[in-house]
Amino acid sequence: MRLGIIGLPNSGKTTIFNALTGSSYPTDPFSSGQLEVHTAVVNVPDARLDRISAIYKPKKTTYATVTYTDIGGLDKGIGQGGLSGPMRNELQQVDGFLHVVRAFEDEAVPHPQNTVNAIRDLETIDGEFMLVDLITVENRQARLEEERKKGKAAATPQYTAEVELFERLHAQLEAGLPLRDMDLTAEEIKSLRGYGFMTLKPTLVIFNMGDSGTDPAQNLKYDHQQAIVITLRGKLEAEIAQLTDPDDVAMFLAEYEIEKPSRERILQVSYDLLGIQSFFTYGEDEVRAWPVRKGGSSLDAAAAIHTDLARGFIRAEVIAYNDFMAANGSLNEVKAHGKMRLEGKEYLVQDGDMIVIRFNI
Ligand SMILES: Nc1nc2c(ncn2[C@@H]2O[C@H](COP(=O)(O)OP(=O)(O)OP(=O)(O)O)[C@@H](O)[C@H]2O)c(=O)[nH]1
Ligand SMILES: [Mg+2]
Repeated sequence: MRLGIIGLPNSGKTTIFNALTGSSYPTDPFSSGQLEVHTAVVNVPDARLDRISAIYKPKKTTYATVTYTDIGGLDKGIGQGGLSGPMRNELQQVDGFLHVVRAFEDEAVPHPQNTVNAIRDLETIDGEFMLVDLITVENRQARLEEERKKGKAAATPQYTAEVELFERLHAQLEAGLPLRDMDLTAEEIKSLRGYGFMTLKPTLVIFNMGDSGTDPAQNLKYDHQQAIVITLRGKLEAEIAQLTDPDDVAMFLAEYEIEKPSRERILQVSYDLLGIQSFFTYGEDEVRAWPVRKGGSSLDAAAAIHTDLARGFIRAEVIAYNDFMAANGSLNEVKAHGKMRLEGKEYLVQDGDMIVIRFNI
């Protein structure tokens, strides 16, 4: 999973990137406004994986990972001016956005609009992305029209369906709404994959608060699909992420009444936002967590591990994590209680399933 951190200049993107990844890229109050990208891969902590690993004592324990990219350089006006190729490329590669919105007051940090107004800033980037998508839609519509005029595209059902779909996309964006709010079918979403629509990506809005002031989320009605809003104190979280002693971390968190470091919180929220769950593979060599979408099948799980496993899939041996733990990690006991299930291709993977794929190629 790849998440892109975006937002207006000086909103605190790099600060939050540092908080999430434990990196220490310099942050400074004068934004260059240029495309500048930092990338880091983090492990997704999982206490269940730790416990399975404690039982197997494998040579290797592998966590699921998330890649964060801090994408600097977006600003008001990108919709009109158009995205540069490299910027578009960075944005299109991510599975979802973390949209950082400045909510902290600090005279030492200039604001591109001179005043701090989180809701306005949130709407600014949202609006720019809708405009970017609208232009993509209109370009495609122009092409479709051209094909029709040239007689290249006969009125095939496929052509008609595409024209209709793009009319719906157009109407949605004209109404000032993101594409992810439409109830598109899986088929339609698939057909749109190549366009890299910005407003189709799940988005986590992060209000970056200072130590005082009111939380903008309190007065906000952000009723959108695949969108979640959270608030955190970026600068403080970045400082906490630099601490190495767990006792110091605990002390800091208690002092500032932070329940959980944003590092963990955001991973959790992102999994929910993108509809991802974990399954585990286990053995003497390796115990490992894998991401798979909710509603994914055992065949999807097999494919996540290796295409060969999906190709030669025979069946999946599945144990629920809780059943494994109830049996104190004894496979014999799990089997004796009938808790190891043999499942076919269509089985829907549940969060925490421990899976062995039987295959033959
Ligand atoms: N007071 C305060 N300052 C912050 C906070 N978060 C970030 N800053 C400061 O704001 C300035 C900009 O932060 P960055 O993290 O560099 O912001 P950015 O969005 O990455 O900026 P560009 O990449 O240049 O657009 C720095 O001086 C940070 O120290 C915060 O929560 N409180
Ligand atoms: Mg930055």
